[in-house]
Amino acid sequence: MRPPFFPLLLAVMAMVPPAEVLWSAKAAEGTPLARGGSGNANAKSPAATEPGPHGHRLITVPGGEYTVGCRGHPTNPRRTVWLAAFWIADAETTNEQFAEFVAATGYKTDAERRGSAHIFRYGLPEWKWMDTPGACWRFPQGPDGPEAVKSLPQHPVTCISAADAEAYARWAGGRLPTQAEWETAARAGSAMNFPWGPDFDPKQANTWDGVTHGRSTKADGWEFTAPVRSFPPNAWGLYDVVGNVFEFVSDLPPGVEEKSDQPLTSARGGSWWCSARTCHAFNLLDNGTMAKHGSLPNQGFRMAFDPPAVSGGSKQG
Ligand SMILES: [Ca+2]
Repeated sequence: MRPPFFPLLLAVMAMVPPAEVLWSAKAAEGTPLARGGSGNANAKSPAATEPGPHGHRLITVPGGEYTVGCRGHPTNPRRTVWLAAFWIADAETTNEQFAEFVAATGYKTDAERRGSAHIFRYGLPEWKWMDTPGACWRFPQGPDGPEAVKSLPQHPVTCISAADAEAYARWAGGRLPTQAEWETAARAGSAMNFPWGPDFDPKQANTWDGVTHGRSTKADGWEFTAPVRSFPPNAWGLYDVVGNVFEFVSDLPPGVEEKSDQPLTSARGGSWWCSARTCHAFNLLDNGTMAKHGSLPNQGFRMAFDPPAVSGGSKQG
């Protein structure tokens, strides 16, 4: 039985210090947006990938009306949204890209300022992380693990908080996508639960191989994060919208209110850590909520950019 969504979050919040990591997600209990269909009326053809700032490859999403969510979903109800045109990165932001930001600014992440991040260890109960001194974006598996910049340069940056992701985005001249923007780009015109169809396919995304967190079989090739673009893209050319790392978005799910004593953030798409029993959010519908300054090894982000108001502007940075 999955834990209840917001009641659990509130109960946990009352017991933990502000810097503690919280995570709550709930799968859809209602009718999927569509099952077994062949796309929907949202289908549009965005422009080809273009070079953007700091190595980001950008996909143009045309402005217009889009349908997101599904009937009966507690935090992602089916609704029509209007979006202005925007650019979205084809891949999650990498350790190499984040290192460029840190080298240019001297930025210290939330985990570095605290001196620890919550990371995965075998043997932990489901849904549990271990607060580990020395863990941060540079050492996302802990200080005894690989150094991200040297060993994992093309893997998504992790153990960064949503606040850290926003700091990077401001420096890079962009922002995090909204819930609706993320889902529209991730759907790429599909009305189904996954970019490839109505049912989960473990060969299409980096998730946890198994129902629980017993030893990973690496059936999809990866125990933890995978280099970005390791799995097939969606119809618009976005990679890893499902699996690899949860991607922070800029707004909370519908119906989830900000807490003055505990800033919250939300993320989409599921991650390498997501097993069938843990989080279960590796799809196009579910949206989890966690502490805005929390740092986990399965949390990353994808950049969005606003087109210049006057055509002819350069995206090179
Ligand atoms: Ca995997």
